[in-house]
Amino acid sequence: MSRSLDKSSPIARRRFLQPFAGTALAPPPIWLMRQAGRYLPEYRETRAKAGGFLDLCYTPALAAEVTLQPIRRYGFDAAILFADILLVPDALGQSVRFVEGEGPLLDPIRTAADIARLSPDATRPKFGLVFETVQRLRQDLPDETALIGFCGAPWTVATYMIEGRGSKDQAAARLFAYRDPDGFQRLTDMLVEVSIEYLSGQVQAGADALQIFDTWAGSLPDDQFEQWVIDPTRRIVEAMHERHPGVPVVGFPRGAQGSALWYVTETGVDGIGCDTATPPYMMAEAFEDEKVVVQGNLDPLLLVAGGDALKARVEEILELMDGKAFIFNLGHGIVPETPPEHVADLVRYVREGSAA
Ligand code: 1CP
Repeated sequence: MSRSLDKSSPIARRRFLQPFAGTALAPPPIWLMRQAGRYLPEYRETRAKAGGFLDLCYTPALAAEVTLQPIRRYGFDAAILFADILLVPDALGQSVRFVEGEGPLLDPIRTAADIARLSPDATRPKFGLVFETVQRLRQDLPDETALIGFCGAPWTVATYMIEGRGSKDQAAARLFAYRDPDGFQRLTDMLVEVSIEYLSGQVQAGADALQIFDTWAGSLPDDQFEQWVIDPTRRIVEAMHERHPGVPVVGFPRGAQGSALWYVTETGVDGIGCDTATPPYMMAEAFEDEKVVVQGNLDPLLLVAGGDALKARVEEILELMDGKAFIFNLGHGIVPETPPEHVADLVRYVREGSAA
């Protein structure tokens, strides 16, 4: 992880980046997954103006606006590009709809012919709109705020492409991979190639760091985990390190549990996003030999509840991670029911430290 940084690097000005150079900060940098979103009234207002959710993602001025909203309110150390992991299948030509109250809906992939119809060469116009958002953001963000670009990991994106919607157990994708491993490999390879171009474009447009969201990494047994989570992620991370040395890549293999260390050593990620179920003592100890930045892992529902329990848990995490290369975050995304003032409390608790 520690690599020499050239003098023009933004690292000195952006605290979020410093743990990746091996510097443990007190207080740690903080940002929150889904920090832009429905819990903020100003987001709901901009989203209504945009029309649909995809219109919001593909309108650079509006996507940049909702990215900036939580930065204005809370002064997080990093902004995350406002987009969605399902823009990749959408840009590939698998039509994606977001239905109010239902989440995403896609025409499910059932056969090899459905995979063959996807078109990696056609992604550029839609990706170009996302890159334009990144460019605007790098101009409009405060200089000290890092900008995180992202994509979904091939496995997680494939689960939505095959199921056609969110699911509890990702059964359709898991069965597809068992019944037609060659077809699933072709889909995975396509997602690896397209994700590399997508992330690379985000870095060229101004992203300082990248995160790969593997929300459903926890649904696979070890052999499948190696093939569909580790291998594709390693290929993306290697390509990013080769093309963009010094740009850290954080992996978020949600639910990976005992396989998280394996994931870190095999994929070469610079940071590991820990989910809500990871015990803080593991965050503090399990990855120590890997020199990887640890990010996480407050329960998003504790942020809904707030109060003394929130403060006590924040103090516990800060204490256990004291002296480590650590970035404070949630263990999964903010939920819409979160009172915005609890987020302000959280930021204050983290910034004031356990002495608060
Ligand atoms: O109604 C609305 O306004 C849409 C809600 C919403 C938002 C705010 C969706 C639909 N996507 C997003 C933005 C988003 N999604 C961001 C950028 C904003 C930020 O973090 O501040 C990011 C990084 C994502 C990533 C994402 N989308 C993931 C991975 C992380 C995670 O939460 O596990 C996944 C799985 C998705 C798919 C998706 N998009 C939207 C929903 C409701 C879902 C989940 C579908 C499901 O399985 O139920």
